[in-house]
Amino acid sequence: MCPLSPKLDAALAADFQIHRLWEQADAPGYLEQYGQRITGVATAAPTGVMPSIMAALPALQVVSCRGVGLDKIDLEAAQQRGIQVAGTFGTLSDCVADLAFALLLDCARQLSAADRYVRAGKWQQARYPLTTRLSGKRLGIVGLGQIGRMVAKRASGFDMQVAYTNRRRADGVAYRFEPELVELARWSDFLVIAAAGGADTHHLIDARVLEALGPNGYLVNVSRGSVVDEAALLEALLEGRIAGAGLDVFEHEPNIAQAFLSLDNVVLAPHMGSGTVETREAMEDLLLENLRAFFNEGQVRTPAF
Ligand code: 8YV
Repeated sequence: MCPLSPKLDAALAADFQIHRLWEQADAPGYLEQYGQRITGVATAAPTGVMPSIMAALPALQVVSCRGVGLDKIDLEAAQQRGIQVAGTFGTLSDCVADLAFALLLDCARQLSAADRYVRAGKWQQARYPLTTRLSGKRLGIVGLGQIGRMVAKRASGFDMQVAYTNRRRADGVAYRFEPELVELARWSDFLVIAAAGGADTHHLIDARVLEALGPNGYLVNVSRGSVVDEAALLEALLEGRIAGAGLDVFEHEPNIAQAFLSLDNVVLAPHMGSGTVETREAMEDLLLENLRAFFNEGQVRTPAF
């Protein structure tokens, strides 16, 4: 469905007859010709499977996705049609949590901005302004799934107080559960979004939540751009109604609102949470294993439902 690594592409080509849809200038025409015979799809989370493509594949039996955020795959339609869907669950939480912490530290200690400062030769003129302490502060986590839990685990090494909000209280953790997102934001010095994307969480972080986070609060997003009302975030950043933000995901990525570029209190990353050599290899191994398991045994290893 989209380019994967050359290694995975070669492995898929060795086991299956593959159609590289992204290479087709006329994808609908191509699917009209070949769609009938396609039984499996390999894709990546940001691409998913467009509903029109899923509809053009009447023989589809399995979708194997590189990633855990399956908001670009219509899981309900898949379930109704008996199509198995697999994500690479369990492969990337630590790396995404690492990036969340990199963004938290960068927001607080302004490493990216300080780097720009040194490179611009400004150090010789004046000392860099003081930054904000991260250790010992209050960390609010929106969504305590696997990634949220990894973020919380890392926070203990920074002596941070942790509270979270979630659809329901999470089992097996001692962190404080706050059912009201606005209250969590009010309490937090740093608010990290680790919730799944999709319709249920669309614009969950709105002007009200940002107002509650307040002028000393920082927002970090490593989940999906759709979870944040970006216009409200930009307004809050421009007007100093929150202190700053660290963003790995955007509403219309890879195109990002130009206004972000001029803000020194925002750290921008190009959706790279799972983007390490080790993790991508583990993700792609599992994508392949899911396809093989389905076609050999009738069941993917790590199903979405
Ligand atoms: C990757 C992701 O960006 O797992 C997800 O939900 O968004 C990411 O891991 C993606 O799979 C890269 O292709």
